[in-house]
Amino acid sequence: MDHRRSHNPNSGQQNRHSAHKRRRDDTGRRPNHHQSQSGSTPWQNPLCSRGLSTRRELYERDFPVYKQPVEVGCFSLDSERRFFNDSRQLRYYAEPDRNPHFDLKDGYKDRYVKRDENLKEKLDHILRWILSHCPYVDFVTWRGHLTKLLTTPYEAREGWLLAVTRFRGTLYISEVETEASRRERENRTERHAEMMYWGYKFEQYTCADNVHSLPDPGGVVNTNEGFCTVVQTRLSDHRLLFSGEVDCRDKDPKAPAPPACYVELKTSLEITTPKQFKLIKWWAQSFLPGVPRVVAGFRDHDGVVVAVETFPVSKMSQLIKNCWKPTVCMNFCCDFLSFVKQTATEDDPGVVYLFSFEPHRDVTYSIHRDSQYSFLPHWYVDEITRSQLSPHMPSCYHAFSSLAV
Ligand code: 0WD
Ligand code: CA
Repeated sequence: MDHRRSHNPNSGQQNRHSAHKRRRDDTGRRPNHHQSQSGSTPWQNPLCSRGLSTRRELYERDFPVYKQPVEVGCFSLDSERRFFNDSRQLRYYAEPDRNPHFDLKDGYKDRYVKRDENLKEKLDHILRWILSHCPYVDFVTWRGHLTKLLTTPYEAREGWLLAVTRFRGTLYISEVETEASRRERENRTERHAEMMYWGYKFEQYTCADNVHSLPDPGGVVNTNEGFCTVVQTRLSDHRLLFSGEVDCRDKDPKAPAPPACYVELKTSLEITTPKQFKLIKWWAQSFLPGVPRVVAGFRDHDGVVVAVETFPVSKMSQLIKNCWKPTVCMNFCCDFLSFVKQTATEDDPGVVYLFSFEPHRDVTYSIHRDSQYSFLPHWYVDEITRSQLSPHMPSCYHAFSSLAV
């Protein structure tokens, strides 16, 4: 697996550009001036023009230390989006023919239950998991949010907004939908909506509910259902805990332990290799939790899968040579997390530091107190606060207290 470590863990420090201290980059591109305030306490001069550069050249240095991700738990979401602290929704990969002719359109009209996209769950499922496991880490987030960070230096189309709250020393990162993305979602064409279904339908053709059963293409596709792995790892000096949805696992009982037995499923129109940016996304999404292979279903314009191919994640960066570099992705993410640590200093569940990126711009931020951006739910804040105060609940007390060295 390609979880490379720097030969000398300190070697990156010497040639490390402090990308976020640069006020203006060499091409003269202006950082966004996007430091606004909301809430009751006005901030005086909040580091006015400081941003984090997204220029690729700044991140071309040694690969940072990225520890082998360890699965520390998992959870499942059922057909009604109810949380279960177990793997009941984990499915098993059933290898299809190389040229299967799966019809991905089948069932769109009559056997499709779609998750309510207007319901923003934020970090709620992960927080629920944390309450029963009490890890101590620097950052808590979804894997998908980290994927967006990894691909940022190569992103030319879509911006992002990430809300960050520091609470009891841990930094929580939760995405906020951008205006552009909300507009796109609300104005989706019928064709686009159907094509989103195709990815889930491919999963149904290739996943079985049990080790000994077969996929059931006649069943209902319900996108409320999901199995999520929770992994812990370290990127340079940032201890991370994140969760990501896993499509299925190798059904061989002798397969390696999670996450090495997990399989990511994708569909793509381009035959043999997907387009460059799609490939970066595939790589980033699976590299982060240590998922070693992606199975791609190549489809035609009519939603029929004409070929299936397996891509080892460790070989993906060589598929389209010299176009993108994993080290740029990882160093950018690492510097972003340092930028967040330095910026989000006030430890308060009601305070949100909102980090903002638009293509070809620096990352900037604004600060919001008790605003619509606050995302840590009361049940979580109350429970953590209570468990740290009560001598009768020692587990979270120890986990969230002085271990933050
Ligand atoms: O409410 C929201 N806006 C978000 C919800 C934002 C980010 C995540 N989530 C939740 C969803 O509840 C989902 O259960 O995260 C879970 C997935 O998290 P992730 O693994 O961190 O996300 P990502 O890597 O972006 O997506 C993995 C898979 C996707 O597979 P593909 O092959 O398309 O990358 O999770 C699914 C999707 O199958 N997925 C979702 N399913 C339901 N609702 C969502 C979503 N909003 N986002 C991704
Ligand atoms: Ca998938």
